Amino acid sequence: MAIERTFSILKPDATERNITGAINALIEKAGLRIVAQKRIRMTRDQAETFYAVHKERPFFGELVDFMISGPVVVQVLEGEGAIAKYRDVMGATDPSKAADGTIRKLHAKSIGENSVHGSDAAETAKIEIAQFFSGNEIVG
Ligand code: RTP
Ligand code: MG
Repeated sequence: MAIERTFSILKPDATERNITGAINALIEKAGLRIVAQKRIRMTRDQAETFYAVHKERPFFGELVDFMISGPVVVQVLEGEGAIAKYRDVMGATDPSKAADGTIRKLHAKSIGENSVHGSDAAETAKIEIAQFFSGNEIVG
């Protein structure tokens, strides 16, 4: 399988509980390398753009409010099959349905406050990485 890059966010419920290191340990244990990382406060514009695909969904307003409610850590992860691998490590969107040992099973508070984001496909990974990182901030 090819070496890929995926985009990750440690969401405000993770920074609020000071568990970003615990989540990074799970990422690294899965064989993914954190090749870029920064802690930011997302603007409303950034969050709305990032989740634009969900703008007609009933939870959109709540999702945007949550994503700007505190700091987030944005990351680029690299590894073999990184996109699918990180989705596996994250677990299902709803933590009550997430498999044992996954980040969301271990740490997520609810379907909305679910600790992490990961890109769902190669095309979205590329777009999402470019929204938050310039090329020289990614060191593989
Ligand atoms: P993400 O995009 O954050 O990696 O999560 P995902 O692919 O597992 O889930 P997605 O369907 O893309 O939904 C994006 C985020 O919206 C929030 N959500 N809330 N209240 C709800 O029913 C609901 N459904 C989704 C979650 O924060 C989810 O991660
Ligand atoms: Mg998604």
